[in-house]
Amino acid sequence: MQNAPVLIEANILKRRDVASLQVVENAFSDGSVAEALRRAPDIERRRGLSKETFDREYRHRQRPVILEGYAADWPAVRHWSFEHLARRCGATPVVVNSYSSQRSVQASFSEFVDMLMNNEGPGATPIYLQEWYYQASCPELAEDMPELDIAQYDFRRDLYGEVISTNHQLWLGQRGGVTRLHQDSYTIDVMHVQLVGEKHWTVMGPQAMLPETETGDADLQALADDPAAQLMQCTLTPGDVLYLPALWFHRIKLLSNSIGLGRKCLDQANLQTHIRQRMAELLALALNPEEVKLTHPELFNVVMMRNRVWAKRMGIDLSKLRP
Ligand SMILES: O=C(O)CCC(=O)C(=O)O
Repeated sequence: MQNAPVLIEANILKRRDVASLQVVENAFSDGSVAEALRRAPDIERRRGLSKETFDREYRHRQRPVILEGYAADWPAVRHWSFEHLARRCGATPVVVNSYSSQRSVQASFSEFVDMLMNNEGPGATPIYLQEWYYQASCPELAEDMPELDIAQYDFRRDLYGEVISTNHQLWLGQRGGVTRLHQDSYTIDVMHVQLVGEKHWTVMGPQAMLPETETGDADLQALADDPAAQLMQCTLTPGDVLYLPALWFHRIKLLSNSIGLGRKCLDQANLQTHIRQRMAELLALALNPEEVKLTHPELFNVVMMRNRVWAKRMGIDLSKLRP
């Protein structure tokens, strides 16, 4: 039997191989996309927005917005610094630079802060503690970051329970640190609270597309010229809350040493897509025949059949998963 051809993602922004990641990252330094981004409009900033107005004008219309100073009175915004957190969580183990296979290291939180404070000099690559699920190892920090009323629409509470819907992440990094352009998985909204320092966000709408030219290069001009890409930008300062609707691409660059709280919200309007994506992932695992044969030797045929029926009921196209 012939193997089915491997499907190559047409949109380079969505590819996850090292070469494509580099092409996309380079596009932010120079060339037509970098130029278009310099001229890109700012995300709207609104002060004193009520929950009702936020829902009506932004969430239900899937428009990004910054709720300026919405978290300004949080203890985390008023009192936190890297040293403050090192005093409270110094012994906690963390994985620094976890987004880079070559640079990731295990350290205590105090060691991380020492590394960050002493990482200087021309060739120094900025240090970043990305996506730290602090609730598992330093849960007392949560009391400094009260729940946001505007984020209570998170449907994951109903689906998966309280623990998941309050499982937020801290992003702590050094000036110059970057989180590459990406979309969050499972059609989940971003609600990011800036606690310390400043960071610059570049965002693109869900339709943003970086195609290949006929010669197989990235067609950066096509992305730069396409109004559907909805290029926008903003700088978050302490107390700001950024709402970014599901599937918007985002890239972050730290303008100073910075601490931010990343929290996610599932809008009930995206429930079906969310469930489909989660199931597709499960199915991709389940339909990896080699692995399923090893892990479920007696149940192999039953598992295959159940997953095929399930996929059909949910409208999941298995041909996109694996040959
Ligand atoms: O702040 C960062 O570096 C990345 C944050 C992010 O991607 C998010 O909150 O979804």
